[in-house]
Amino acid sequence: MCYSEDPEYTGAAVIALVGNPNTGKSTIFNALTGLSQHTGNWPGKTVLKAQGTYVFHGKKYVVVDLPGTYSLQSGSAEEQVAQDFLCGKRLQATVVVTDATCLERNLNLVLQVMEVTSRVIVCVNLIDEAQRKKIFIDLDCLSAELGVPVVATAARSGTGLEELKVKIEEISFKRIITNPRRLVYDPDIEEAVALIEQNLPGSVKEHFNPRWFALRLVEGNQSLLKEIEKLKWSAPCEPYRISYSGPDSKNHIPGS
Ligand SMILES: Nc1nc2c(ncn2[C@@H]2O[C@H](COP(=O)(O)OP(=O)(O)OP(=O)(O)O)[C@@H](O)[C@H]2O)c(=O)[nH]1
Ligand SMILES: [Mg+2]
Repeated sequence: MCYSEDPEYTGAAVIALVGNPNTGKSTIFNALTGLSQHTGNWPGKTVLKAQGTYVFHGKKYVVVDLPGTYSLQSGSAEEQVAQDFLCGKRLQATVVVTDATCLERNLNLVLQVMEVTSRVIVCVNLIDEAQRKKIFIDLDCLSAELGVPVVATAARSGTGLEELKVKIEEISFKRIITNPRRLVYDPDIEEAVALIEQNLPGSVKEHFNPRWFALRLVEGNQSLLKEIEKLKWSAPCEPYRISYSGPDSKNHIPGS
């Protein structure tokens, strides 16, 4: 069934959980939704996306637990699932779940997700393990550097999950506006990206983050070229029904 036709999504805010393998995404998913997605201490347990719901302050949220992925540049099946979902759907918020005991390793994916959408929350999970190892993380500094909210959690014991729900609510209903740090590439790449961005058809800009789309075209992403062809033939008023439909262009914060 097409995402936009699923009755469960009607009127609900759609939230994705993405992150490196074994960072606690499914543990957070289970705590939020009350479901029991399989968790375990080995990488790559979640191979397909799982979906559940919760209600917070009277609003319904659909949460999608994505397989662990190191990047959004699709290589493995897990990366493809994560990339398709994040880049092709109108999500109200994306929570990047990171491992507090090896944070720097996780920041690559954080930066990649922030290229796709500005509606990002960084969840620094396993904070109990970090404390045990005497690792201190300056959450305010991290949030200021990244330009998005940062929440520390110990999902197994439920610590920080209320705050996470509050941040999800704030991002979903635009009570806080993020300003994600943007990666600046070499001048020749930036020039090419700007040129492509200017010349992207309106239909593409409507369904994708134009900068993200242009960057992928510079990389030579063939599947996105095909999406342009498909978009050319879709009637303007028809709901978009292809595998990629892109983050809501209205969600993109100019200059972010
Ligand atoms: N100590 C501690 N353990 C945690 C925490 N969160 C998750 N875990 C444990 O970490 C392991 C991995 O958790 P999962 O939720 O399965 O991780 P995942 O990110 O869904 O893993 P993949 O689906 O492989 O990407 C499990 O043994 C969890 O119980 C936490 O905050 N603290
Ligand atoms: Mg999982």
